Amino acid sequence: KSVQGFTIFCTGLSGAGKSTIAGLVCARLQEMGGRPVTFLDGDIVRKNLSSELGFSKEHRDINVRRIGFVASEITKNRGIAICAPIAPYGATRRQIRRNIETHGGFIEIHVATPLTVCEKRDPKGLYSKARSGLIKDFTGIDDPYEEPERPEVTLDTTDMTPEEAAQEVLLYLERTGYI
Ligand code: GGZ
Repeated sequence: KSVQGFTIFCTGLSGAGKSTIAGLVCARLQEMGGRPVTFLDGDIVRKNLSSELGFSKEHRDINVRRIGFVASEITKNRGIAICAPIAPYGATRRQIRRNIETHGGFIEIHVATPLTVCEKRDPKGLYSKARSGLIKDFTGIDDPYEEPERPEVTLDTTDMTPEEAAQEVLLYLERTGYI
């Protein structure tokens, strides 16, 4: 019997650490070899797959469903997909989970770094722009983020290095027999 594919789906606020953690997990899985690993980073998807979309609820849902579709195809073919969009809406995340679980594993990682910490980091200055009204509908400021109810892993990166956070994801995958 050959191994099943799976999707690692990181969700959380801008600046929470999703891309950094997902990138490290991706590199470690690639080093282990054996199966193809595809990283669908939020930024990269926005540029290449969803360049016409903005940040309304409708557009975010279209964006996140596209990511979910690509991840489900990869999972179906027994690959590993790693996604890192904000994915603020619970119903949309649940739809994606339901679909992907018919083909393989779905591991939801809630990167639960609090807004105050994300805003203090503000790596791209976007929170500051959102606070001053230069950017509207910014997640956590004037747009919603619905917290996952039953994520497989929750990571608060306030007092944790990205390496430690990535290690927790890898340990989960080992414990549950995915790797
Ligand atoms: C949230 C925004 C917004 C608004 C631009 N709200 O930290 P970043 O910069 O690099 O990542 C964020 C990214 C969010 O895109 P996603 O595709 O992950 O979002 S969603 O899942 O909701 O479709 C942020 C930047 O785009 N950005 N405007 N208004 N983040």
